[in-house]
Amino acid sequence: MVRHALSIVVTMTMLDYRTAGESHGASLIAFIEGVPAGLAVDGPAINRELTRRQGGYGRGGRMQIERDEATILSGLRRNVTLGSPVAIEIKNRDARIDDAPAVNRPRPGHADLAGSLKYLTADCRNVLERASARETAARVAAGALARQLLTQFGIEIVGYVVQISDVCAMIPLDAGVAELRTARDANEVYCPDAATAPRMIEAIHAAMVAKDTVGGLVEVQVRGAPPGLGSCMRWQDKLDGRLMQAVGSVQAIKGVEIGMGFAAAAQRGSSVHDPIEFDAAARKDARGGFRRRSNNAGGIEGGMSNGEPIILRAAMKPISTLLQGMDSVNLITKKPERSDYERSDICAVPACSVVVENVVAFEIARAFLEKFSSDTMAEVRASHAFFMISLAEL
Ligand code: EPS
Repeated sequence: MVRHALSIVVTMTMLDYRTAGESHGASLIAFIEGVPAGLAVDGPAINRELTRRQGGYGRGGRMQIERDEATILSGLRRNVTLGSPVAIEIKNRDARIDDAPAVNRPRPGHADLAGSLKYLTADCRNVLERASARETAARVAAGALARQLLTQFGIEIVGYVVQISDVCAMIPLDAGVAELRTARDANEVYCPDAATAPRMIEAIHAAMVAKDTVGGLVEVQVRGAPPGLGSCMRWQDKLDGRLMQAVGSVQAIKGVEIGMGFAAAAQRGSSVHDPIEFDAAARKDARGGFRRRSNNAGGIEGGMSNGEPIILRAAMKPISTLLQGMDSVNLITKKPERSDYERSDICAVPACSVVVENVVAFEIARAFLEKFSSDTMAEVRASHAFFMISLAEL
């Protein structure tokens, strides 16, 4: 029995993904491994997320050209996963990498200078093509697939904009996921606070008139995650650390916080930590009957989900390609010049909310399949059901 269990650990492919592709190359690719066999895949749902990522007030000319659509090249038979790798392709319409002009005047804030120094080139094009946020289309496709597994276990994820420039929204944290999605989808800045959205649009418009750019804050909630995702046993497995790494690696993200986050540093413990309650009548719910009076921890304690909603915020800096340019240096002449400008977004915070939502979805799915790992969806369901019964009997 023990030997059998060990052999499962050694042979199991854990959920993981890689991306490939350049901004103006032929395509973007997401290569996903470790999806259990037997998951019915909803292709149009992946495309809906890709379309949302392309939208939002403040996007530039590129999004008028692209029509992002996922082609699933492998891993499915009759729209159901086989357990083999799933390769997804999103074609670039603006595929002209060989003809795209050299970029010699690096944009402060972009990967241009750091990447050119790293790769010993005076043409920033060689690094910016991969560094571009266009790559996030592949991440969204991977997350949009992975979250379809989570939905089957009652885990819902919603992301939205809470701040653009200095305009802040008020989001009631007790609002339902469907309510949040409906309110978010009703405006061009993907913000569920209808009263604040027009002021966010004004802030983006003002930046555009000034030939400048703006950033903001996005928030993601995960509802219905069982306790015990992640681990306190190895630092690499801690759920909060993993979410921060995944979200912090999204282009232009400069900060990630969970729950009360940075604000907790200024408060006393008694007003930060969330008192514990037990409701015997709710033993069979996703939290085994345990509840918290508040959720300042943002659903994660000790690197593990505690059954409360997981709440994460990420700060996006303003886009680094400015129509007015910024002081820079020509990498060939070494003389001062303004940075390069072709075309750009004024604000991509709404798009970023879609990216972060789907990146979080993938990490939650990864942690979920570590806890309930198996080759097939039927076995994942059995493993999850066993855990939930055990939790109710604790
Ligand atoms: C980006 C530059 C712009 C953005 C791009 C990110 O592209 P282009 O240089 O072709 O105008 O539109 O974002 C996307 C293409 C996208 O799909 O989000 C950059 O340099 O990071």
